[in-house]
Amino acid sequence: MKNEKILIIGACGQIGVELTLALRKVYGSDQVIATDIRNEHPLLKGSGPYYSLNALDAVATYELVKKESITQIYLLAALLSATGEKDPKRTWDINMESMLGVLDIGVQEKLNKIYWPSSIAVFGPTTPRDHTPQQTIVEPRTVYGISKYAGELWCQYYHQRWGLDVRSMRYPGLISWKSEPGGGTTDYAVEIYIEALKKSKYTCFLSESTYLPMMYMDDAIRGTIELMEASADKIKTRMAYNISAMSFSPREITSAIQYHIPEFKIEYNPDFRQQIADGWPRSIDDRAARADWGWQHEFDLNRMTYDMLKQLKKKLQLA
Ligand code: VAH
Repeated sequence: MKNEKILIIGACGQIGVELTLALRKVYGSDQVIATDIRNEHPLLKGSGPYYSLNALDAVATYELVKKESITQIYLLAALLSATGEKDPKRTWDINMESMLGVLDIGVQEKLNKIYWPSSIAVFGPTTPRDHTPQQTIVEPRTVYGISKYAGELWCQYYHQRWGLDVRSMRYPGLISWKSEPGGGTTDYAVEIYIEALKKSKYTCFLSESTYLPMMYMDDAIRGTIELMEASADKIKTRMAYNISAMSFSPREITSAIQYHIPEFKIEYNPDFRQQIADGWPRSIDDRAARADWGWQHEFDLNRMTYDMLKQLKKKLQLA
């Protein structure tokens, strides 16, 4: 077992639950300390140590790092694109202050590595929207995207100034069945599966032709761990890596679901999230991640749809 002690901040979110369980399989349950401001997620109960921790409390975080002799931190706590637009200043504070506190602890305690997720939300309507390059025009229009790009720049600064090994990737929309989505613009791609199984109908808050980059959570978790385990000499950027698996629209995911549930019906009622989605890429160029540290996706829309419906039937006791 690798001799690391990992602290996960935001362990009860959509990514956090699955990343905590995956890291516990790799490093051992007691080597992965899960924390969140919320109560422990049911899927984490009994799987390893859990503490209540506010990501903004740098003193409590520092004390836990010292108490547990932490060597790596995964900071996942953040307010996402849709939620963030409801309270921009609070979103900026939570997303940035938590990150700066962790970066300072990383330097002060000479931590081995830090992971901090970015998002394709860093791109905006002036960015080339098809096969969006690793380096391009970056003018985010949501406070979430602004905070994620500013965070990337801080990560790069802490690496170049103090040698901190902080790594990041720009997640597309993530689709999972184990954990709930966290208030993002891509959450429709999770809700649609649940509603298809429960009611055979769904009202989508994006228009039918809204193409967005997406990824199954299994690929995202595996890619995150592979990035963190890559040797440092393979990491050629300390901004966040573009990473991608597929792009689809609500119309296409509907067809994929109807292959299994022919009676499934969808209606479209775009809301404020449509404007956010319209400012994001339709597809991502992730050649740098594939070349530098061997990123490869494994799930396409059909394979993901099969697995989502199979797993959700069991979870929702509809099997
Ligand atoms: C969101 N799920 O919708 C997140 C993600 C690319 C989207 O960052 O805000």
